Amino acid sequence: MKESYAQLEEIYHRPFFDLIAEARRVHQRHWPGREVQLCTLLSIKTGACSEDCGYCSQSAHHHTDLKPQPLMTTEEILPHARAAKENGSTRFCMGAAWKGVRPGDRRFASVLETVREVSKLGMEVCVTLGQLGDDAARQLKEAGVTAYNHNIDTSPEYYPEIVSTHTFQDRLNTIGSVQRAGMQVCCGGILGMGEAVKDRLRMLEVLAGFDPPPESVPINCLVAIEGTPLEGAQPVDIFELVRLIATARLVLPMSKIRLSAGRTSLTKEGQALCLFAGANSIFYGDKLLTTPNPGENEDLDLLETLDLSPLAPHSLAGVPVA
Ligand code: SAM
Ligand code: DTB
Ligand code: SF4
Repeated sequence: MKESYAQLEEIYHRPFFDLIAEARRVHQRHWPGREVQLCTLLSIKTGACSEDCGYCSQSAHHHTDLKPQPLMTTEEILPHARAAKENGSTRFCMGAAWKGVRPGDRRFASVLETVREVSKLGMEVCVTLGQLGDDAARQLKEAGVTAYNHNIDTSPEYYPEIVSTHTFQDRLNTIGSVQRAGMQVCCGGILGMGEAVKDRLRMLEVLAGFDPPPESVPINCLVAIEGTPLEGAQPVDIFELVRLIATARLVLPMSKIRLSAGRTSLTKEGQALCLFAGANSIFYGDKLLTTPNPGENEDLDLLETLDLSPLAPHSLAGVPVA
């Protein structure tokens, strides 16, 4: 759906209960079950990134405690993927702290090999490797990638405040290559970087304008990392997060909305509101890429308490009803 900015503002500022009730109604129409997709992340190349994204623990421009790690081999990665599957994840997402990839690079060849092996396990395979062109995107698709994660992170206007080593347009160009290669697009952003509500809504406006709309939309709350320019950022207000998720559900009814980074700072009740208002996926496992995530038992308990269940592999419940 292509909403104008004015429509997004109108939706976001509705009386809170009207907003979440409407988001719930739309959610149930397109996602009639009670399933939540569990996705497991693995950082396959950590730190020493040339980019200066102000939120990121992995940028070489910041002075964080993170220890850089070279690209993991396929043999090192596979046990993590198998464990993710055994624990109930239906999507395995591998992240590399790279500016981007070049088709001829031997490290990229190694990632392609890893993708071929992981895709045999029968989970959705997602990768996030930075910037891509058409050739690299096509190779990833051929190797078996389901979805490529590349977030726009905030509004076009605020983006230069957060990153100076690449542009918002660079992000859109990569997303164009992903779409042309026929991979699904996983694209969302971060709340809590000092942006205004207007920036969050502009971000949703851009996402809702994608054709086709993104298959999944991760909504991250900033995990403020010591040594980054955003180390002192204030936590996101839970009701602002719920409003944004509800608005996202209304303008992106067929996208999976992933309640992503920052859940260790949310209460169970806060997360329940997010799931009520339209979130239908979480990252599962006690580590995101470099930062902590709630424990698996804690998450399964929460789902059970809310009478929700993990999405089963290849379930039709993972596909939205038109
Ligand atoms: N290098 C690739 C890229 O920039 O797309 C992939 C990895 S990057 C870590 C993936 C996404 O994680 C970012 O776009 C951002 O949305 C999210 N992220 C990274 N650090 C974060 C943090 N400290 N808090 C919340 N989200 C974060
Ligand atoms: C996304 O939007 N969030 C995930 C996934 N895509 C790759 C990553 C969150 C990272 C949080 C910070 C960290 O653990 O380093
Ligand atoms: Fe590098 Fe990605 Fe972190 Fe930016 S978000 S510093 S590109 S790993």
